[in-house]
Parts: sequence; structure tokens; C-alpha cells
Amino acid sequence: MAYTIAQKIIKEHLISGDMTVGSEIALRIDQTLTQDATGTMAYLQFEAMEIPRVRTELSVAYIDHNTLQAGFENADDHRYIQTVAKRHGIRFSRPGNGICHQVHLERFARPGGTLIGSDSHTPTAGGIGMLAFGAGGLDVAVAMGGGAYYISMPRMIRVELKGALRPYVAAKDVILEVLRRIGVKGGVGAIVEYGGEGVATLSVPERATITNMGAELGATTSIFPSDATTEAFLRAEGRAEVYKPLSADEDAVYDEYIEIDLSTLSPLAACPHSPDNVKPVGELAGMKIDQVCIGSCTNSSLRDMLTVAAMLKGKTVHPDVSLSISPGSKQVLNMLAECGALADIIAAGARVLECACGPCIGMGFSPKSGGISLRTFNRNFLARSGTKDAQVYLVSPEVAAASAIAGVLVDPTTISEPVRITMPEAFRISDNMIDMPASPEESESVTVEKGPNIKSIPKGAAPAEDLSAELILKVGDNITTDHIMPAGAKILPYRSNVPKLSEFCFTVCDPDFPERARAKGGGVILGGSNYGQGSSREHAALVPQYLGIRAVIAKSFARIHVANLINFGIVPMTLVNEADYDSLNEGDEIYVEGFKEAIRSGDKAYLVDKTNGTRAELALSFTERQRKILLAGGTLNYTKEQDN
Ligand code: MIC
Ligand code: SF4
Repeated sequence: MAYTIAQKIIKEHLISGDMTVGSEIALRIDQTLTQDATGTMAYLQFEAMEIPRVRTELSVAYIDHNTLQAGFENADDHRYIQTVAKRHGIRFSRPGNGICHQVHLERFARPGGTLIGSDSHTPTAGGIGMLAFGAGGLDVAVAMGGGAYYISMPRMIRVELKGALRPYVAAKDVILEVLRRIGVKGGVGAIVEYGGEGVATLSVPERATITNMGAELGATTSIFPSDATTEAFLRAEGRAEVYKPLSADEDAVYDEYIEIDLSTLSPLAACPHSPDNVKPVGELAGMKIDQVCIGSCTNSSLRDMLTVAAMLKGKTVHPDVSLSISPGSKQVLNMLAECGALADIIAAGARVLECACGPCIGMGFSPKSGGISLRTFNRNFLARSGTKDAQVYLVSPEVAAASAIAGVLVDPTTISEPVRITMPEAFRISDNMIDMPASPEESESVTVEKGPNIKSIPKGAAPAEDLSAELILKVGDNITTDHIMPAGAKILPYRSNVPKLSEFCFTVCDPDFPERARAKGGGVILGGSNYGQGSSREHAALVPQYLGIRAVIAKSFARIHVANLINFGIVPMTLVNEADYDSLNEGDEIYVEGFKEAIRSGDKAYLVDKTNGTRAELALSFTERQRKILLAGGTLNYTKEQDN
């Protein structure tokens, strides 16, 4: 039997299930990571499991999202995570050490292993040949406790890379090209595997840019082979011993093939407000811009930063443009400083920010009203930048740097000679900002500090026999978790305070939603297709649950979000006939007879719209395990029931 790279890793980590596409498989997880914005919940949940020490090969807690400390809240969260990590055997990457995915790639990821992280861009580690998944915090907590991670066995997409990129065309353009071709739903239910002769022309951080943004395809994950380039990267990181070659068998079979000739690509931009709204930069060239942000887990490696520094050298940022640069890690920033490239960045007038997510999650640097912002990031969803009417374009660092100088969008392939950068043989290695956990003997004496910002997790309730509720909100296609539970500097500090967070739920779509939901005691949400795409934040399930949302009916769901809904006891149901969506209206009273019984054993349920008489067939496609979780009112209740 011939296997793809992902199938080989799955086979080695399979605990139960069979590898037929679509059936549920349970995987053994080697490593976990959390970031602070999702980490507080993950650790509260881990604590609730009462397991003294993590049972993984390695677990790391990063602080990178909520780093603006405009009040005590974020600092409280940091301290909680630091102490809980120390007590339970988890390494702690201190604020300032960098963005979780960049640091994990540098210091911990390894070919052939499995990783889950409470962040949707965890597949960044696929650039090094690791099978890495974004997951809800609760799933990460379970994996830290040694439990399996459940997914449905994905189909395999092969992206065959030929040729080599032309100067000033970047890895970012490769993934934007994939997004242009298959869109934000094109990867749903699939693992995207890269192969072909073009792979050897891409460095590990470039591969990681591509696997990182595979999240925007809706893919389960993305992965590259592990080869001589991987080995060289690991050697430069002083970690050659974890190298292991990995490639797909010659005759491995994929469900879908995509071919990209790298040499024919040109710089691309994802236009507002979706990562798959891709156009050639050449077509948009000359557009006046207000802001440029370079960084994020997609494009903040040393290679990216050295390229940007070389392009900025001796120039000045255009007077109408504000340029921010956030290097991905302390390692990157340190090396930029040592080789003098940082001086070129500073001299050009860039505003150098700390090594963190920063503007990517709206943690500062929101554009001006109606501002046009070029960002090297991975998401340009409506309002994510913190300015609702801003227009965000996603581009490569090369396009960003050239445009920051010109004040208008520039296709860098049309400017003079390309810059040349030299990558060092070895990176500057220091893990002095990664705290080691207490030894098992000392851990009991570590006090976990919970400041007043940290509130307990609301409990889920078992479903009623029949569902009788109002369709309290109707939304369209491709609703993101940034719509459901917005982030940004004003809201993120409340990630460990669900009651407060609930004041912002769905306000991007409907400012009155939280108040209405509270007044009516909840209801049911109606969504279009790909409901819940984007971030892994379980708050997009936890907060609606707190507001009394019992079910979401949609044309289709995004993978991580549907798992989060089930984890928190909200029943996700799909419309068998998508046309029924049009007959169901916000404010309608709906009734589902035998709701609980359908969850227990049925594939179908029937909805009656009591307001206009419409009947709609609903699909309940759950595994046995998911049915039990939903009947218990969520995973926390279910785990407790099992323990008793
Ligand atoms: C994001 O990029 O949307 C985030 C912020 O990193 C999220 C996690 C979160 O909401 O905390 C993600 O990608 O999962
Ligand atoms: Fe951070 Fe942005 Fe990456 Fe999310 S996408 S992990 S906010 S840098």
C-alpha cells in the first residue's frame, strides 16, 4: 500500500478508527501549544480535569496575542498561564519571545510528529514536515492530559510545485495562488500536501508561510516533505538530531491534484474582505495606501525581515504611510540587530513593534477611518483590524516594503534590481525566555495565581426533549469567528471573562444581538455555508452558549468551529435542502419535535417554522462520541460523567 506523507504520520499515531476518508479517527498527540488569548480557557479546562502533569512529549504555553497591557487584565492572564504552566509540566514562552508558530517552528517542531495548538495557524509547523492541527482549547487540554485528538479522516490534495519563483515573487504568492484557485472552502475536509521539484527551491520558513495560510483554505492541515532543506534548517537551529526524512510514496494516490509552475507566478494581493479575493498586484498598482504592516505568523521569519530591511535600506517610508514591523521572534529580532539590518529598518522610519501578533489581531495599529492597509498577514476579515471601514489587502513582504516607500501599491517585479540577502549558516540560539516547568517533586509547591480577570467557565446544559426557540439571528455565507466573537485590543482582554465577553458577541453583524439574546434567554442561529471559518477560538461557541444559544443551523460548517460547538453543547445541524435557508427568517419561532432523541440516534430531524409554516429537513451527522457529548451538554460534563 502506498501512502502520502500525512497518511504515514496518521498511521503511526492512530489510536482508533480506520483511515477511510470521512470516518472519525483518534490520533495520539506528541506536542501541544497554546497562546494566551485561548490559553487561559485551555488551562482552566486542564485544571478542571485534575491531571497533575501533562502527558505529552512537550507542551508549550506562549504569550503573544494579548500583549498590550492597557489595564490589569492581560497581565493577570499572563501570570495565570505562567504559574499554571510551571505547576503542570508545561514550558512557558515569555511575552517578547515571539509569536507561537514562529518560535515553535524554530525551537520545537519536528518532522513526523503530531502537534495540536489552540490556534488555527498551528499548521505552520507543516513547513517542517510535522502534522499539526489547529483546535479548540478544550481539545488541547484533553491532549495535554494524554487524551486522543479526534478528526474525520481527511481526503488528500496534492499541490505539485514545478520550477522556481522569480525574484520578488514570494512564498506568500504561492498560497495566494492556491486560495485564488480553490477558495476559502476549497480545503475543507482535506490535507494539502506539497510535492514536486519546486519544493527544494523553498526554505523551511517559506514552506511555513504556505502551510500557515492553508488555514484560510479551510484545510484540516497542510504539510511539506522533510528533506535536505529541512535538515539544514534544523542544523541551523542546533536541532539536527530531530531530523527525519519524509516523503510521499511514489505511487501514493491523492483525491485532487493542483499544479503550480512557480516560475509563472507574479505578486498577488487578497483584496477586502476575504483571503480568497485574490488579484494580481499589477492590476491594482498605483492604488494609494495609508498603512503597511509587516509581520504575523505568516511572514515574520528572518528571511522575510532581511528582505524587507534590504529593500528599505537607504530609503524613507512615504510621508502618507505608517509602516509597522513586528519580527516573529526574539531570535529573528536579535539577529536583525546583530547584522545591522534592524538599523536599516529604523533609519527608513518604520515603527518597530514587539515580537507578537500585534496589528494582526487588532492589538493596536488600527488603520484610520476608511484607511487602506497592506498587510503581510493571513486574514483580512471585516473589522478584524479594529477599524470597521478599513480596506485590508494581504500581500508578500516584498510588495509591502516596495509599497511603503512609494506610498502606492507597487508590483516589486517592475522596480530595479532585486535585493540579495544572505542567510546565516547558524541561527542565534537562546532559550532564555522559555521558562522550564517545576520538577514533579516541586510542582505541588507552585501556587497558581488567578487575578480578578479570570472567571470560571460557564457550564453547558443537556438538550431539551423538543426544541422550541426563536431564530434569533440569521447570517450569510462564510461567517467567520471574527464576526461571532470579535477580537481586538478592546475585547481580547476579556478572553477569560465570558460574561463580559458576551457583550460583544456578533456585534459586527448586529450591534443589538447580545442584548436581544439576553432578553430572550437565547435561541437558535441560522447561518449560510462555511459557518465559523477562521480562528480556532472556542469563545465563538462558549459565549453563544452562555447567551443561551442551543443550536446552530447552517448550510455547512467549518471544521474547528463545529468541533467547538459540540464541545460546548451547541447542536450544529445542517440544512438538507439549502433552498430552505431562504424561507427561514430572523425572528421566526421554530420547533423541532424529538430533538433530544434525534441527537441520541437519528441522522435527521424536522424543523417546523411556526411563524410561516415552512418545514425543513435537518441533518445531524454525528459520531457516537459526539452524540454522547451533546447529550451531556458538552465535553466537560461528558468527561465528568465518564469519571463517575
Ligand atoms: C487569529 O488569528 O484569528 C487568532 C487570534 O490567532 C485565533 C486564535 C484566537 O482567536 O485567539 C486563531 O487563529 O485561532
Ligand atoms: Fe497571531 Fe495573527 Fe498568527 Fe493569529 S494569525 S496567531 S493573531 S499572528
